[in-house]
Amino acid sequence: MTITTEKGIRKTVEEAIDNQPITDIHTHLFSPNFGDILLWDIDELLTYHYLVAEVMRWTDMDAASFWRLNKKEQAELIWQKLFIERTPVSEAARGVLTTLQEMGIDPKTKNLDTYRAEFAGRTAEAQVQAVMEQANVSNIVMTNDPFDEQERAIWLDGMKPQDNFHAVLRIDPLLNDFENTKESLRAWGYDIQEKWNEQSIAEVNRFLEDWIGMMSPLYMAVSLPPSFAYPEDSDRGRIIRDCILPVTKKHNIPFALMIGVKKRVNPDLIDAGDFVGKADISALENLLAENQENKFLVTMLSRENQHELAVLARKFRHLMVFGCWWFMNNPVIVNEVTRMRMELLNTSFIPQHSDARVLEQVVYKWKHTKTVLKDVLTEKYEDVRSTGWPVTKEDIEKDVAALFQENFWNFLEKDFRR
Ligand code: FIX
Ligand code: ZN
Repeated sequence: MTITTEKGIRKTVEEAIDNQPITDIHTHLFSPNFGDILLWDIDELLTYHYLVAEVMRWTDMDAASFWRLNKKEQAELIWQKLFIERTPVSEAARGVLTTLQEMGIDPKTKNLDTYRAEFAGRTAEAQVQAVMEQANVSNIVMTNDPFDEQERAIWLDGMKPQDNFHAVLRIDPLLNDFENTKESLRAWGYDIQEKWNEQSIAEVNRFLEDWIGMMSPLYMAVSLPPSFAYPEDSDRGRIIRDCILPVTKKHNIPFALMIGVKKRVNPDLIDAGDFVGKADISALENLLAENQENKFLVTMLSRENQHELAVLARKFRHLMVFGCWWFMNNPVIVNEVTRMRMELLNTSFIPQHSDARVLEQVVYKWKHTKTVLKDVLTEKYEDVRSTGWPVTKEDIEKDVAALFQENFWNFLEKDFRR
């Protein structure tokens, strides 16, 4: 059915976006059967590291004193400073209110205990189902770290995620701290030599194969500093060349690079202490040019890297650009970057992931993103319609399906959706 007015375009775009199930391709959530490492409820929402960074600007309490508070006390301080004493206009603060609103909890009381009462008595399994239904997220992709003792034990016990949760093998310690990580690998029975030789390569690959066998990961992922270079005569350069690229190619899984995070510039803030820097994208250009049979999922943290990343994707179809990551996930930037990506890549990219660390963040992060995407897509389809080109409801629905999940599963060339 061809749409004949701009009003018709907006209505069709809004319905297509609201009705489209989403695969959330990068989160820090866990299948509820993994236990307490899945974070959820109002106190976890309020103590999200984004809000920790923001509250530290309104208190003279030092970080060590803050971390000595218990979770509820931390949440109460954040509530008082960012919600009661001033208006919660920041994206992360507004997100808490959107979450309450979408969950049918009236924010007007401004009373934290009334919100806590709403979450009390719920189970993780029921909350997962409620949140996924509310956000229309049908599949959640996790971040799974074999170097995290708590999570490692869960996998070694033979635990597998429930159907609509999918694993990702995260390898930051292997690539960014091999000097220390090789000691762990040796302790786990991998005979890593002091020299980087055939034996060391084989043992790192055996480690990767063991975890691929346990996790069946959709992709292998790492976050990288702005200084990331490739090729590079370093542990990271050699492990990427000799291990990550051949193993991901063998298993036909993408190598996901999240580039531009400067870790712990303020270590006292822990997860809230990470910063951003513009990266030299030639590292990615070299990886893509030299490895045209590999697949690369890439997101970059600096706004200044976004244009060149989108142009690079025009050169190499084995690069799939995804998300507005972390400090990029603010409406003003999501709007600008999504427009630019559509103008350069048509719909051949993945516009967003939630990066949720707390379950209920899926609700607000997708609600906020959808609001922006409705504006952007309405404008883009109206631009096309105004040329006289017939735009139909089916066209828009097909494109929205691509953006919200088909591009991801087609890029994987496998479909584990349930
Ligand atoms: O490396 C990552 O996966 C980052 O997303 C996280 O480390 C970061 O703390 C985060 O959650 C940002 O949204
Ligand atoms: Zn993340």
